[in-house]
Amino acid sequence: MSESWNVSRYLIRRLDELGIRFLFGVPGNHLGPFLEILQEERRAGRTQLLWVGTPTEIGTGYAADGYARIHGVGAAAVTYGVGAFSLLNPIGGAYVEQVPIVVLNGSPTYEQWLNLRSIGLITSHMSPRFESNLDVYRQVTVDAQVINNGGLAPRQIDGAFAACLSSRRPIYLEVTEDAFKAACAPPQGIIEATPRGSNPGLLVKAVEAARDKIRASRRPILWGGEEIDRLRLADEFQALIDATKIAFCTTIGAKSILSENHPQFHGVYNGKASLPAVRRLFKCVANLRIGLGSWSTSKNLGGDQALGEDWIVAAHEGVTVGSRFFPKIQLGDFIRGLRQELETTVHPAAGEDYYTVGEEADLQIPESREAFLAVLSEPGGEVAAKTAEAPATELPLTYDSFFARLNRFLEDATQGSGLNATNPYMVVSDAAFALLGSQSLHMVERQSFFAQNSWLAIGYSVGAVTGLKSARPGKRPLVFVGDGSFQEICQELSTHTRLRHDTVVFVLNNEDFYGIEQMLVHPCFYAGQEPEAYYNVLHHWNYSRLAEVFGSESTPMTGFRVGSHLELEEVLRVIGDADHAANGGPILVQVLLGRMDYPSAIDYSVAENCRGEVDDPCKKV
Ligand SMILES: Cc1ncc(C[n+]2csc(CCOP(=O)(O)OP(=O)(O)O)c2C)c(N)n1
Repeated sequence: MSESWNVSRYLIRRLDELGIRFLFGVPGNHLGPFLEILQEERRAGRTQLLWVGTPTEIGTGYAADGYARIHGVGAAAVTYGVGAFSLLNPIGGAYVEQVPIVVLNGSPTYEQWLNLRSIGLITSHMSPRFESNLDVYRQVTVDAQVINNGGLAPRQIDGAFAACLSSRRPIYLEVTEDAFKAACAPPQGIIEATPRGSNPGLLVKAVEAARDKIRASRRPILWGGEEIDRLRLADEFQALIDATKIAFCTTIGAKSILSENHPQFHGVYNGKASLPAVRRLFKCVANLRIGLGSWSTSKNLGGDQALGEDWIVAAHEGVTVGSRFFPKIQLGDFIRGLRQELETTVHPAAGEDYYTVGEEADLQIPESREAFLAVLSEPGGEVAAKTAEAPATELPLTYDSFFARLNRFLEDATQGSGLNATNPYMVVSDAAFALLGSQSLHMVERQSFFAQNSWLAIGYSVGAVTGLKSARPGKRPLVFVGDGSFQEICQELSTHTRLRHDTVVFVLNNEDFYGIEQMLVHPCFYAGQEPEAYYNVLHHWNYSRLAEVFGSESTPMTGFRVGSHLELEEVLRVIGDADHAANGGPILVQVLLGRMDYPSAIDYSVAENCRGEVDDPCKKV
């Protein structure tokens, strides 16, 4: 048996070689032969790949995505048509966010395809459109193959896997039910990434242009972005900062690419949605902004732009220096080139005091690094710091006071200091107010904050955390998700419970309301000037009671409902108590918030649209 290879064994071996331990999916008869062979392989001790069935394909996709964000690559398996089309949204997100996933789609037998072609006979899940699944997946993958011939399968599989690793995006393998058992040649060699290189001449020119601009500026600031994480360039990024002492912010999508204890860290820059001091430092004190791997998405720029002579941006395999563009430049090459150019000369920024400059210019910049850090550690900004001073009271929770308290909870759990600090938790944030509220949580460890910040499918967090926790079992996930987002994905609590994960899901229940949608379309509701839009009102759920639905005696799950700081204190005490029975499984916390409440990060929208305030961040005070 060990010498007889078939397509399924081949696939399993290739997944094993990538160190993938979890295959998330929803079965269907077309996938059956593959899952049978997977079981045989496990029984024979030839693979450790574990099938994790999820209630929904959306959950499958997000779990594979979460797993890949930590492990480097993930895998998902579904059945033709009905399953594959449901999986499309998460894979679309993974394509956009550069997360490599192997998608396996079990399709009808080759004979059934011949019947369709000859007499138009469609069987379960087939569409009269011959290549419907293949066509849609071509839009969201870097390679899409139909495998119906064992003789050709090894080359198709190896080529697709190489594309997945090289382009760091999803691939699609549609395998006919009969081909799963078809004999094939054994695997040859190991599949490796073959990344594209830079254009050497343009690389030199881009680095020189950037170097000259940086040298001419007295106070540059770096803006670390998503690609630093996706291309695993955190060490290179930190080496550049350590060599030049240039201050840095990150995008919200790249939050925690480096420890936020790094001495040069100056917060998450998110345009108008930044903490005011961060925005003033980034836009007004700094006079040159350098985006490295940063995506110029609306959620990263909160109403601002990343263009102009005072910007350098390296992303999507190209570099823009002011109005000059240099294509075909790999981010890693550019960062290394910059470091070489800048470390040989003492950079002006090394001796520059951003705080003094800010103060002299009356820009309300905290007067010292210490004071700046104090501001950074208050998620709701300066205002929330005041409202959260005495949390153990009957005061109702607000977005700002909730996140300020959670920030302290995280800080209390931190061990060690500086770049060596560790924390037992990781954070997973969903879109909308949850993301804005959590953007300034102080994350001391690298890669400890996760969000699907560009594609922004609501519900992502609750599905993705399954994969994140599977990839990093030693950390306890804290998930922040709005009530509307949660309603998209609540079944996936079932997978948390089944796997006995200790995930804590905070459902931010602003009276069953799509708050951010209201804010984007009719913000003046929040100034009491107009009614809520009917389509933003959700049906009410007893969220905390879902623990009874998904938990059981052997797989416990606990639900809480908190409306005041006093109640939140009690729940945080339970979460922090390792001996408490509730920590033997997932916890759901229904956090009661007011419908009119919102994180102060987005107050700029109400200020500009409803209070008639003019945005002028560099105004002297
Ligand atoms: C899958 C998906 N469907 C629809 C949307 C559009 N959308 C963006 S935010 C949002 C509302 C989120 O509501 P909720 O989770 O209650 O959070 P809140 O806005 O109240 O913070 C919707 C419907 C989306 N981003 N993703």
